Parts: sequence; structure tokens; C-alpha cells
Amino acid sequence: MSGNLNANVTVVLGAQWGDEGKGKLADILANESQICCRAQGGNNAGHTIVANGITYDFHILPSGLVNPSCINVVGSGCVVHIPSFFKELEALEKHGLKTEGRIFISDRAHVVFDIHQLVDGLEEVELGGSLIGTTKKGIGPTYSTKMTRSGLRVCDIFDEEVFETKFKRLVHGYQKRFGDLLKYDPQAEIEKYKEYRAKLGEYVIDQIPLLQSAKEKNAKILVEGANAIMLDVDYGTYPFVTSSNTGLGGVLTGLTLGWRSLKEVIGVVKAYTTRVGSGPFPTEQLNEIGEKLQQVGHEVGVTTGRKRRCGWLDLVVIKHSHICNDYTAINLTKLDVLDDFDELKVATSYSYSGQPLDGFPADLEQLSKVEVHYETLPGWKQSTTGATSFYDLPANARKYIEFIEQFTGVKVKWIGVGPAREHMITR
Ligand code: 2SA
Ligand code: GDP
Ligand code: MG
Repeated sequence: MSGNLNANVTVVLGAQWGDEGKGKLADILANESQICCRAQGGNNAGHTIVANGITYDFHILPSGLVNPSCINVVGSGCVVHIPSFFKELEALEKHGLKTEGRIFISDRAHVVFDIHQLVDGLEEVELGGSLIGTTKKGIGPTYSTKMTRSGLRVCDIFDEEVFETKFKRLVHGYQKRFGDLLKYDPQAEIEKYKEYRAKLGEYVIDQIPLLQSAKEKNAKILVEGANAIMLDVDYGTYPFVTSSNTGLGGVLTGLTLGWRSLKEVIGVVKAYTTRVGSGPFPTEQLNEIGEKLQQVGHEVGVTTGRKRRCGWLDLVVIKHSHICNDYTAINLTKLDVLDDFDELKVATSYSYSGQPLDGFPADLEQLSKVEVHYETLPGWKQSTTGATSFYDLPANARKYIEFIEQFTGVKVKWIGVGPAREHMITR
């Protein structure tokens, strides 16, 4: 992409509202990477990976842990709930993954405390009728305290006195704001950190020299996006978004890799659309089509167990997404979920008050009233899961893919036809 011979960074980003199947592609690409990094988000993310017959759920940890020789980094732009970090590591170890010496957290990442999680719930209540539908993992409150400069970073944990002073100040601020509503014992959390302080040392690093030295050695680096561009705090459907930059911008600020190192930016596009949580969703199908997509696609949140809302593929969204992230390739996923439809609809434009819209509108009032224009394409009524090459796919499935390529101008380089590693066609 940059034409730079040392461009060794591949980025995997969600091109819709999340859960496109980024984890599966990240797992495949991690097999040829020495380092796998998360740049933003926290354990609100949920990636399911099916490898060697085992199903793994990842939240804050990078998917590169499945590859036994891959080093994994939770970057500076992330927010980390330390108890959940250890819990997730333990769960992976129980599944037989050896993680020792392969997982590091940036000392600049911000700490999610239990109080942030409680505040996540209280802030949702404050919104009255228009809930965001957050995962309640404390993500929004932690990014808020980061921006108001009252948050604690991972490096603050190691000096007991500094930690307690900053932590008490943070809690005091919240207690002033929420009063008796906040049922919380700061001392209990302080005690827990006395244990974590000793345990955490081996995981915490300065990410800057680590990534710099990896670049100098020409290591292959993979960046695994969490959430997706339509949940981006700047370019998504604000305020129904998460609290980080989930696109390429977040990769550049959340890690110290530099734009010159970028080789490939892959947009992961589900063959239809899903969304979990509230907010506008123009192609949502509140009918038997949406139910069929939900059931056939097993569309249930990995973190909260919520049913995902479902609808047709929206190319207006994908175009907006491509403008924001400048994809070099697309991974189309879950094509197999469409195997049993007579016909498929794909949104190609919106209009508002009879006037065609140029792009994806910022104004949610407008967005909630857009008229969606669809192209109807024939279904293929045949299983695609066994296909191992593009030409194995039914002709109408190939037409569906080519339609996406022509519309976006981006090559569909990978096609997912089932949940397992081997269910991926590469072109
Ligand atoms: P938050 O918790 O502050 O980040 O929530 C804000 C909005 O972002 C949405 N969000 C997500 N959307 C899709 N997938 C996510 N991860 C889990 C998964 C979600 C789950 O992989 O399935 O299990 O429910 C994720 N994380 C955050 C969220 O729904 C809010 O709309
Ligand atoms: P992520 O957050 O983008 O990593 O996606 P999730 O893991 O939350 O959700 C994607 C789900 O679809 C997971 O259960 C995957 O195992 C599954 N999956 C990924 N690719 C495919 C595919 O091509 N076909 C099918 N049927 N399932 C897939
Ligand atoms: Mg997910």
C-alpha cells in the first residue's frame, strides 16, 4: 500500500457494526505473524475463533494467542479491566493454550475499575428512554476519565502511594456526582490491587521500544480491530457508538507503528448486516427475514449473550466505511448464512425527503427517516460451506461477490463460508 519495503503491518478492521468475523481472519493471519496487537477498546469486544476443533472466546486478549509462536500486545489505546484480563488468560490456559511470555500490556493503557463498570450502568439510566445498550464493561466511563485526565494508567498501578492517591481522587469525583446511588467500597478494590501489583509485573511493558525493535527486525505485525467503524466515536452513528476510534485512526494513535509500516488494511464485511445495542440500522429486517438471518447465523453477542439485530447488506455503509478506512482488500464473511434465500437485497443508496443522499448522514434524525433503495440479486439455494475456491462457488454467489467488488472498487480477497479456520476461501 505505502510502497515501502518495510511495510509489514496488516490491519483487520470491522466494516459494519461489529461481529463481522474479524477474529477468524485475525486467527488465520496470526499464523504468519510474529506480533498481534490490539489498538483500542477493551473487553466489550468479543471474538469467537474455531481452531483445531476448539471454540475460543476472546475479549481483551488478542486472537494471536492461538498461534503458539505469536507475541501479543494490548496497546496504549486500549482500556483494561485487570481482573477480567487474568480471568480470560486462565480460561485460555484451561483450553490448553500456553500464554506465558507471549502477552503484554502497554504501560500507557488505561485501567478500567469496577467503579467504571458501575458508572456505565448509572450513565445508561441517566439517558432515560434512549439507552445506548452498552456492554456495561465500563468502556465509556474509562475513556471519559482518560480524556478528563482523571484516569489511571497501567503504569500507575506499580507505585502503591501514587496509585491510592489517584484512585481515591477518581472515586471521590464519582461519589460527588452519583452520591448514594453509587454502592461501592473503594477499599475493597485497593486491597485487590495489592495482589494484582505483584502478579502484573511480568505482563506490563513499554510498547514503544517493543514495536520499534519488531519493525527494525522486519517482523510481520498484525493489528486486530475491535468493534467496527459504525461504532466509531467520530464516524459511527453517534451517540450509539462505543467510546474509541475503531477505524484506522485508532490504530495509528493506539499503537506506535507509523503509517509507513502499513501494508494492508482489510475491511471485514459480513455478507448481511447485524447490530447489537440500540441505534439506527436502515436495512434492519424486523420480520421473518431478520429472524432467519439471526437463527441461521447464530447471531448472539459473545460478551453479553444479547441477540443481534439483523438485516440486508448495506453498501452505503460499506462505502462510508471504505472512505473512513481506505481498505486495500475485503474479507466477506458468513456467505454461507445466505445459502437458502430465493433472492437477496442489497442497499445501494439512501434518499431523504425525495432527494438522493451523497453519503452516510451524520444527523440521526435524518438517518432514521431515510428511504433505502435496494438492488435485488438472485439467491443460489445451495451450500457454499464445502467450497475451497472462488470457482467452486455457485454462479449467483460469485455474482453477489462481484457486485460488492464493483460497487466498492475493493477486491474481495477472502470469503468466509463457515465458522472454522478451513472455511475460508482465499483469492
Ligand atoms: P460499549 O460497551 O460502551 O462499547 O457499548 C457501546 C455500543 O457499542 C456496541 N458494542 C458492540 N457491538 C457489537 N459487538 C460488540 N462486542 C460483543 C460481541 C457484544 C456483545 O462480540 O458480540 O456480546 O453484546 C460490541 N461491543 C460494544 C454496544 O452494543 C453499544 O451499542
Ligand atoms: P468479531 O467480533 O468480528 O470477531 O466477530 P464475532 O466472533 O463476534 O462474531 C462472528 C461469529 O461468526 C463467530 O461466532 C464466528 O465463529 C462466526 N463466523 C466467522 N466467519 C464465519 C463464516 O464465514 N461463516 C459462519 N457461518 N460463521 C462465521
Ligand atoms: Mg464480536
